[in-house]
Amino acid sequence: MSDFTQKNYPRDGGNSAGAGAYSLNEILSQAECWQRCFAELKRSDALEEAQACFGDGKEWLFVGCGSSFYVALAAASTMRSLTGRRAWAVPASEILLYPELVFSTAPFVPILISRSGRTSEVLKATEVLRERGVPSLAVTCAKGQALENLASITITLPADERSTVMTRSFTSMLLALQFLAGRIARNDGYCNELVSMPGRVAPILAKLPELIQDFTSRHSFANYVCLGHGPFYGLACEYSLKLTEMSLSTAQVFYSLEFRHGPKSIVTPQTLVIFILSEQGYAAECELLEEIKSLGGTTLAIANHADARVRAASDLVLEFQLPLGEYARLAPALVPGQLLALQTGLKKGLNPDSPRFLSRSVILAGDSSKKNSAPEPVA
Ligand code: F1P
Repeated sequence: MSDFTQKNYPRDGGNSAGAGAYSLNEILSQAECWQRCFAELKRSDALEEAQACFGDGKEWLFVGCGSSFYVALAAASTMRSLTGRRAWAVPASEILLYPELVFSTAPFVPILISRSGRTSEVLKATEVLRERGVPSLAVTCAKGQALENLASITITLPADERSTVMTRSFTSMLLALQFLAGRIARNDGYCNELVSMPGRVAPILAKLPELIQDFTSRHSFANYVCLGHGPFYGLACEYSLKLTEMSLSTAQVFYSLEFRHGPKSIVTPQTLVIFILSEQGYAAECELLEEIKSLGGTTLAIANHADARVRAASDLVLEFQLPLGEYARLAPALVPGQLLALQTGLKKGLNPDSPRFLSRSVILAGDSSKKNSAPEPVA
């Protein structure tokens, strides 16, 4: 099994580096990438424009596909928690197929999230909003793509990737939307916490690859269950998608306590049950962790602070111990899931950078957006 420490991979993920090199490089570059994104948010006027144009919005609709839909879930939770305003998330396809179930009768602010800015369903959803005369905000990591031409305001982040799978683009777009929510809530304390997070967490992130490599090398799992509540549910969805995309594993996601209502029947020692422990639901989630351990499941707990009960009921505990509030710790809490998926894929002899059947963005037949978009970076 190859050694995953940073020194073994050129920082640019050079073509010669082999399977998973892009993803590893992009995962390990996140703390720096987040700092670059915060600098860009300060430098560009897009955030100010968005705040000026949409700051009084009473209802917020977050939209994306794949990983970007899971960014939408976590961002909507943050907006709701910080501003107390209605905020919800849908996949772009739901706007196309069941608009009556999505659109509110009250005025709302749509936020379109897309790393590539080219995903057909997101573009079509933006066109539907334009036809309805609804101005929109887009968040992307690719300049000059079709989405930028369709949305009213676009925030473009320096977090693009060569890997097909989204890692730093996910966390960076989430952080940008959380920062926007903090601004709209006029919560400078929260915004300062977010901006301070990369520097605080970098030393902790650097230790994760070895810990997760050691765990992955000692275990092989038949299936995975990813659990989270509140803002962590969107992260649990992304854990599941990363394990599916990067290691072609069977992974399911549930609101943690929902796992009791039937799905726990699948638990065996070959089932890895991953708990992204929240602060607000810690006690209840801890009881479930102990129950799943008693059923013979293998358990992984991700927490800011883990007590003796969690340690006793977990096969691996990953702690961040950050002096930050729950909503300022979402981005780093995703990194263990990214690394677990990467190393599980490599252990299976796969190339997690380019999962089979997948492309960097889903362009549907008949989608003419390709013509008026800048060329895409090649993975
Ligand atoms: C979203 C997405 C990715 C997925 C795959 C295909 O793209 O669904 O989440 O991993 O790469 O595209 P985007 O709209 O965010 O570019």
